[in-house]
Amino acid sequence: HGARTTGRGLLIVFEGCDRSGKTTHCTRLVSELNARFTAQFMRFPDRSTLVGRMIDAYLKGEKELDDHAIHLLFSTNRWEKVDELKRALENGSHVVVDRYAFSGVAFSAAKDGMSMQWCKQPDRGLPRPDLVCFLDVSPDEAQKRGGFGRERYEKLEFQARVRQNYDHLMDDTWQIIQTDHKTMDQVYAEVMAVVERTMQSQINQKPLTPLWP
Ligand code: Z5A
Repeated sequence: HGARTTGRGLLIVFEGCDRSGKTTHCTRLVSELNARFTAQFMRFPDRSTLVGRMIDAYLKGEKELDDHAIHLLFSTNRWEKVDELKRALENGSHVVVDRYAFSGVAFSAAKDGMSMQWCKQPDRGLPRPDLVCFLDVSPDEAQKRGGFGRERYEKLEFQARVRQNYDHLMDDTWQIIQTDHKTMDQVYAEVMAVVERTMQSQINQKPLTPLWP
């Protein structure tokens, strides 16, 4: 009867290839959730930390790093935020995260000599999301959107390998939302529908579990 459900906040992650609209929809979701609950936004890489600044320099091509080393920095960047993330969830705030460990694996494992299995190890034990919204976009469509091609990984062939890797990471917490030929409002309506469904599942009454145990 309209009683507010208590329990921890939901951990909602957005994943997808370049230009799929993650940031746009995360930001809107956080502001709309905040009208009814408490919600906060996190993003990875978080370029504001010391580790994040190294990642930023790498992505901009200002710094070269071994593939394993950069992979571990991306993971460290999540672990340095894990207390803040857990605390928010335990205080009942929903947390909407723009990219997470799945990006870590999908991007690093798209490089020669980097296996999916090796790439998963450092992120094992992070909180497992309640929902992963995967925003899908075709390479053609992505190229038409703003800002494509500035950073290190923003190349068509590489993005195609990333997209394939994502297929291997999907499980029952993932919802794939196709964004080609849809307006941002149409995509957002689909995002909201899966978020509402996750809320109704009462999964936030259950404790968080570890990712890739
Ligand atoms: N990376 C990694 O290797 N390992 C890791 O562990 C992590 C990340 C966490 C930087 O990520 C890079 O780091 C990234 C993965 C790697 N490399 N790549 N590619 P980032 O998250 O900091 O930055 P980003 O990946 O460059 O953001 P993005 O993916 O490019 O953008 P987005 O957030 O998905 O999209 P957007 O900014 O919301 O929208 C892009 C544009 O498209 C914008 O102009 C929108 O107005 C437009 N748009 C969005 N939706 C639509 C629709 N439906 N129609 C028309 N136009 C649209």
